[in-house]
Amino acid sequence: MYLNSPVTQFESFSLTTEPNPEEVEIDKESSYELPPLTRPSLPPSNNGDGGIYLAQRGNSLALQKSDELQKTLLGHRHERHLVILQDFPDPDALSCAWAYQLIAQQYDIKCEIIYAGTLSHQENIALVKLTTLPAQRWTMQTLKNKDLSSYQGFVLIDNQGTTSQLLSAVQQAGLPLVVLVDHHSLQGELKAEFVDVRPYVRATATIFTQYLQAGLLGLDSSISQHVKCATALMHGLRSDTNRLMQAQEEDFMAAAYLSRFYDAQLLNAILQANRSKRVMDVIERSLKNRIVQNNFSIAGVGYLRYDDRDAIPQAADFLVTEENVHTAVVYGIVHDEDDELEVVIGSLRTTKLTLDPDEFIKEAFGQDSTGRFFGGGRTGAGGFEIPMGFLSGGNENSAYAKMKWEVYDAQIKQKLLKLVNPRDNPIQS
Ligand SMILES: [Mn+2]
Repeated sequence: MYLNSPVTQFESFSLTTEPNPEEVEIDKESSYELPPLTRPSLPPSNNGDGGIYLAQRGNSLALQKSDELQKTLLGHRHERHLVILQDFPDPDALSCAWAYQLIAQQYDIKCEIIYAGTLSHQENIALVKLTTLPAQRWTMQTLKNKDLSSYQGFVLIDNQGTTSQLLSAVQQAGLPLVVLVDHHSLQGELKAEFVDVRPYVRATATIFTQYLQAGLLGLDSSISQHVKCATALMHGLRSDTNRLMQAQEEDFMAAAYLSRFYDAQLLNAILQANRSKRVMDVIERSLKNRIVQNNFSIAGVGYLRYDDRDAIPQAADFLVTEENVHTAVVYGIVHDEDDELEVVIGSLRTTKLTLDPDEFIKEAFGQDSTGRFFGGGRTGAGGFEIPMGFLSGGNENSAYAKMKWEVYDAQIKQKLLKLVNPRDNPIQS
């Protein structure tokens, strides 16, 4: 199953930012003749030994891909592209899209970074606000007012379109997929002019940092936008590697390179972002409602607003810290007021090495009528999303809303407890 990490596709995160006042002016004439990427000796100033390091490690793939990407960009000069992120973009996706926008800008390619869902984790909101990261929310409504024919292509970063509602619209408009860069396993048949999918790399930010090191964009510490982008990449890399605890050599090397440019204080400010009261309330509900069986902690938290969706994984993060608990599952009904849609969203967190969240969730909840699993996972974390379809809405009647929640709550518990404690019948207990 397909996931963003560390926050999964099922549990990721609107914020529109002002146009960035610090957009770097590009000399359009000279950008046609960017020199070929020379290696291993790169400009001696900032990224001088980046190229050497890559060559030493024999990471020819990163170099080859950087070359290929440059050729692709040269072929698309003066175009406008849409960079599509997952509906609930995480720091890895946001930072890489920005790095891509800055790279593409050198070729007079204008990129708009868009997502259909929302930014819900306080750190993601802080990231976008504090760095003035140029991502925009495009709802299905926004899409209706847009003339997609003014774009010549689209780009997918840190996802392969399976987690974005926007994909079908751009495909229907006939836009070609120009660039695909991701670190999730290949999801299916997507034809892109440039593809760099490396499932063994822990963060897309690592891949983008390698592009920067290879000379696709010379970072300059005196340009505030570069410093902010490097900080965002550092945040993305850290968050996809569980604060570097799951990082591998390549990720550490990327972090080491970024350490020359990033702003530690700014990163700290992003990480210090406080939770909203409503998120705290959801965590409180999860504490009150949890049941613990066989070292599993399970909690239903009732209804939540769309914007607070991320409270669910945060509550799971918290419940798994209890003594004698190795796995926490938290779920609730997320209500989207705009579309009158409801969906059950759940998150799993585990510290048990032998528990595979992907298998666990697939086995617990199975598939829908089209054969699509309701969720999946990766190391340590998983998520699920169960659409409520016909049963959505009608919550003005509080007795009905309560009944509906109770049914879903019981059904989810039942399915989970079957795996947690196979002989236990939760209906009778
Ligand atoms: Mn990622």
